[in-house]
This record gives sequence, C-alpha cells and structure tokens, in this order.
Amino acid sequence: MIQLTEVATLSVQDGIGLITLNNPPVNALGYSVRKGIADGIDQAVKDDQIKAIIIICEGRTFCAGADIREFGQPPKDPGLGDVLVVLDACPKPTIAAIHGTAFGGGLETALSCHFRVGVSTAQFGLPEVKLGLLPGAGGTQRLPRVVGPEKALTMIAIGNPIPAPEALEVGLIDEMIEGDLKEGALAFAKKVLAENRDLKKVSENNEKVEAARGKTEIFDNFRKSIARKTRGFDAPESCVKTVEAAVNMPFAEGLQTERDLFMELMSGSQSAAQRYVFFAERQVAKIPDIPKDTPQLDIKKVGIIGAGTMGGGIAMNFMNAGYRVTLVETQQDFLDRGLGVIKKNYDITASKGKMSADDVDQRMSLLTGTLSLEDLADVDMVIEAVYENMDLKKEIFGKLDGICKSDAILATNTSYLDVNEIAAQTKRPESVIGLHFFSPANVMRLLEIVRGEKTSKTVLATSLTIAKKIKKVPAVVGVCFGFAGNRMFSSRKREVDALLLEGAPADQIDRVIFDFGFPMGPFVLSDLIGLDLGWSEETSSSSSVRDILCESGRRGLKNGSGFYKYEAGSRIPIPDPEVTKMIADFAAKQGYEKREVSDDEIVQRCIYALINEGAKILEEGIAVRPSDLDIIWINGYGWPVYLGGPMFYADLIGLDKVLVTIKEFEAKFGEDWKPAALIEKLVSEGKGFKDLN
Ligand code: 3H9
Repeated sequence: MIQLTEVATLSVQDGIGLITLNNPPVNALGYSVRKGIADGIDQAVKDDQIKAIIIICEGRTFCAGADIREFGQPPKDPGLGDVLVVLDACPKPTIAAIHGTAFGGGLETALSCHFRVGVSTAQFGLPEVKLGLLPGAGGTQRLPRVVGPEKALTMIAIGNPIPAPEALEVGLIDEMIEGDLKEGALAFAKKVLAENRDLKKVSENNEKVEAARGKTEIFDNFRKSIARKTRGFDAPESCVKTVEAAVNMPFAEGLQTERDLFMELMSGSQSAAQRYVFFAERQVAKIPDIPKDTPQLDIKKVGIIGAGTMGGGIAMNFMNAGYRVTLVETQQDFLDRGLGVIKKNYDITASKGKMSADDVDQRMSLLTGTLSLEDLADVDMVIEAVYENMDLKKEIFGKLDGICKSDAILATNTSYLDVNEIAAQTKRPESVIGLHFFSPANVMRLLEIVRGEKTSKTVLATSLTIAKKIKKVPAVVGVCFGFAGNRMFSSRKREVDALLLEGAPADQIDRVIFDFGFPMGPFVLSDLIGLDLGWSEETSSSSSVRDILCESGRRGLKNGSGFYKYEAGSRIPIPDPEVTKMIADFAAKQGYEKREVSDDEIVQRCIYALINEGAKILEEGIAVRPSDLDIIWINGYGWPVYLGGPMFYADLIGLDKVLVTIKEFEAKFGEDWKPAALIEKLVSEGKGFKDLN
C-alpha cells in the first residue's frame, strides 16, 4: 500500500487499484484529498499491474464536496477542476464506489470517472446552490450529459439530492451494490475488464444535451417553476445558465462559462452569507457548558397539553419522528377537532403523494387523545401548549408536578412568559424548560430552547437531541420577555407601527419589507393571521390602529377587509383609501404630523431596530452568539438566507455605519434607539459581530 498523502492511499487487489480517501468527518475535498486523487491516478496509470482504478472512501460517507472552510482562502494547487481533468483523461477504467453522500465536488469527482456504483442508502446531489454557488468542477457540464438537462436542472438549481434507486433509474450510477461496497466495486471492476466495456468519457457523451438543443421551452418552463421560491437569490439563475451552456456549447466552452459564473458567485456577498449560515446552523447546537458527553434522558413518549393549532403541529413533529404522543384537551369537542385537524393535515400530504395511506395510519396509531392530565403519568416529556396566560400555565405546571414521573421533562411552549416563574410552581425547576415552537409548528424549522435559571444540563442536552430528532433547528436562549426572537420582533413592530403613524402607507412598508427579502410585509401578515387574534371587543379602547380597525369590523383577509381590502375569494391585498384615512385621523389625534418616509428609512428603522435589540440580547447573555440570532431570524421569521441574518447584515453594512444611523434615530426618536453598549464597544475596537461567533 502506498501512502499518497496523509488522507489518501493506493493499494492493489486482484489487479485493481484502490484509491482510498479518509478525511473525517465527511471526506471533504481539501488539499490533501485532491492531491491524493491526482497522485493516485498518476501512479495507478504508471503501474502495469493495475488494470482498473476504484475511488472509495472510509468513514461515514463518500466525499461530501469541496472543503467549504477553504473558500475565501488563497487557492492551493491542484484545484479540484485540475484534478478532475486528470481523472477524466485516465486511460484505464475508473470507478467511483459510493456510500453515504456524494455531494458537490464529491459527485463531480464521481462524474469524472467512467463508472459509478453505490450502495442502496447512498445519496447523490449537487447542493452548491444552497451555498449561493454552482457546481464549479464540471458538474454543470457533466451531469446533464448523464441524466439529461431536465433532471440536471432540478438537481443543480434546486440542489436536493436523489437516493440510490433513483440514481440507478436516471443512469447516474451503473450498478447498485448489495452488501459490502468494496467487494461489490471490485466485482464490478472485474466485470468491466472482462467485458472490455467501452470507456466513453462523460465529457464526450453528448447525446442527451444535443437532443435538448434549441428547446428553449425547457429552460423557460423551469425558470417559471422556480421563480417564486428563488426570489432574490443570485445562484439559481446562474445554475440554469450553466445547464443552458451544457446544452448549447461544446464541453470546453461550457466549462469556461461554469468557471466564470462560479467565480462571480464565489466573490459575491450572497454566497458569503449562505456559507456563513451553513456553519452557523451547525454551531447553534453547540453550547459551551454542555459537552457532548452530558448525560441524557431517554425520551420515548411525549405528552402535549392543548390540541389547538400549536399543540397539534407540535404533536405532528413527534409523530413524524416515531414518538408516541398523548394529546390532552379540556373538552371532548376541542379534542375531536384537534385530532381531526392532524388527520386532515396528513391526508392532504398523502393526497399530494408525499406519503402513503399506510404512513398516515402508522402515524395516527402513535397518537392518543385524552381529557385527563392524569394520563401523562407515564410520559417522558410534556409540552404545554395552551394560550398565553401565566395563571393557567402555573396551575398546569403545579398539577404536572404531582402527576408526572420524577425525571420527566416539563416543557412550556410559551412565546413570551417567564419560564422561571412557571418552573417555580414545581418542586423540580431543574426539569422545566421552554420549548418555543413557531407557527405552523409542523412546518417552521426553528425551535427556541429557553434555558431557565435552574434548568439542568441533562434536560437541556436532551432537548437539543430531541430537536435534532424532530428535524428542528434549535437555538438556546435565556429567559426575558419574548426571549430572543420575539423580543427582536417586538422592536421591529414598534418601528413598523410608528412608521405607519408618521405617514408611511401600509402598502409602502409592506413593499419595502417584501423587497428586502421577507416572504411578506407586516400588514399583509396581520391581515392573514386575523386582526382580532388576541383582541376583544369588551376591552378594546380605540387606543391603537388595530383597535380602530377591529372596532369598525375589519378582521383581515377572513372577512375581506383589514389593512387592505380583498375581493371575494382573492388573497390579493388592495390598498383601501378608507383605511388610509382612518389611520391618518388616528395619527393626527395622537399628535403625529404626516410626512413622506423614504424606502431607505423604512429599511433602516425596521432592520436596525432588530440589530440594536439583538446586541442588547447578547450583552445580557440571553443568546450564546450573534450567529444564533441569525439562525433564529432565518428559520423563525423568514429573514432571507442570502443576507445571512440581522447580525451578519450589520457587519455587511459596516457596524460603524449602523451605529451612526442608530445615533441619528436616537436624537430624532428618543430612548428606544439608545445604542446597545455592545455595538459601541465593538465599533470602538474596530470589530464586528463576526468577532463574537
Ligand atoms: C463544492 O463542492 C464546490 C464544488 O462544486 C466546486 C469546487 C471548485 N466542507 O452536517 P453535519 C462539516 S461546495 C467542510 O453536522 P450530517 C460540518 O461543518 C460543497 N466541512 O453532518 C460539520 O462540522 P462540525 C458542496 C464540512 O451527517 C461536520 O462536517 N457540498 C462540509 O448531518 C459534519 O457535518 C455541500 O454543500 C464541507 N463540504 O450531514 C455538502 N460538509 O462537526 C455540505 C460538512 O465541526 N454538507 N462539513 O460541526 C452536508 O450537506 C452535510 O454536512 C452532510 C452530512 C449531508 C454531508
């Protein structure tokens, strides 16, 4: 066996050369791996006893792509593109033997081999678009030649992987290996040699791309199909252009187009933001005082209190992950309705072909409804999801203390209330934690984990594990009103409400926030949720815009009038002069003088409010690091990924510039805009939030 580099070896078995890569955790194609492949091919070609070459990986996966940590650093030769030129030109049969994930540069490496084989659990994908990039080592030119331009478009511009059976079906792998991968790959190599199979390079395989030449509708239709989902992102369009190049240009020219567009994306701020988010999402679950070996509880059965929208959504998360769930309500009709909604949601998913009827039955079989809290005696974890009322929550936790097993986790889904106060109702505050799901709970990825003063490390560590099992992105925060996400949200709401009274029309504010990259503006969202959510006729006192709208019968989209009016059956908001007048009259009564507000001011007021509040949250130790706040805003509030989150955005603008504007706002609007001491400190030290991650 020859040690090619510290992570690559070349060995020979039955006349077959095996280049084995071992670069944990995911065999990313860093310098030593790239050099290992290049040197391995070189030596294997020179070695007469080697008749065919297999590239195979140790550990949990084949190569998961280029080493993202190397991006932005000075390049170190050989680049992946150069290595793949060597591989592509190899005169002996080359075979990629794949397990785990062949992603990005990993799949591009495999595509540069003559043949690919994989185990049945392997996944294949070009997810570069999710990092704001495109496959930059020939993937955009080779994949369409193997699977055809249509399939390649979805794999490259959407970036979702395909499983091995599909890879076999579309021709991406030549054989699916049952049993041991190495043995299977060796047997395949021998077959290739025995049959003297044609060694046609993928780069010369033009049939599928030529068949699509001139069919511009392929690209027009694809662009239309992704337009809504990819609004604001640069990379998807560049991905489409490269596949167009594959169809319309010779291989070498297509490769050059790929290179140019790749470099353009790589140097842009969107990819920097998306790469930052990739690592931030992995960092967020790492809590400095919770080491990996912290003891954890075994959670098998979960109780959920409240079968409303929130409780039902939370239940579905657990059922999807195979947990048994007991759902508690106070009245049979509430319970029936809650159970019915869960079933209906699954049926809808099944009707779209995303799960089978058996899956629906299997998940529903995990669910039991009850009217008795006593039925939570045997659960390992309870999540209370009743409405936001401290007295009610305290009463429930007091009861749970008497009912639940001594080591059960007692969690509250409160979105604002004091978790310590709730915990104090029990004799085991160390078992109490906040698990703040976001609505709709079965869809939104964020889970704010609220660590109480006395929450034990075991309970926190277990909650982090559970979050991963139910496919949530957890962010650990401390106790304060609204925790991290809603506290920041409240500061934006304060500005949105003020801007409205100062004279910015609702549709201007909505347009600016939408154009910034959020899925919708605040007033369209209010109309969608219903203006009367949390409002009551008895207590309404005409003291806010919401009061006056609700008092005049405007309830939002559901009754066709809110901040906007809506035509019957339509969700398109139409600005309503009547509402504009109501708001103007209300503002005048409050002493506001109407003025023109610029789009730039709306962005700064709304976004800098988030940044300033985020900094205060960090200062108080409520969040672990700035990137956690970014993860919260991306996964819970629709912040556009390509802007990296509010704290990343502050650094992008320049924290010094942000501070100058915050100070101007303080002079104009007062105390609310007092700059966070942390921002002043960072600016005085010439630093940004990035220095705290
Ligand atoms: C590319 O290939 C560009 C080329 O087209 C052109 C080049 C010229 N690099 O996610 P996990 C780390 S772009 C560096 O927790 P899982 C990750 O940070 C690349 N590090 O595990 C984590 O580190 P830590 C295209 C990487 O089992 C650890 O590995 N490829 C990379 O849940 C474990 O990761 C992609 O975009 C990397 N490429 O999921 C694939 N990948 O332990 C990105 C992972 O310190 N990766 N790490 O926190 C993934 O999708 C998932 O990591 C994977 C494993 C599915 C592979």
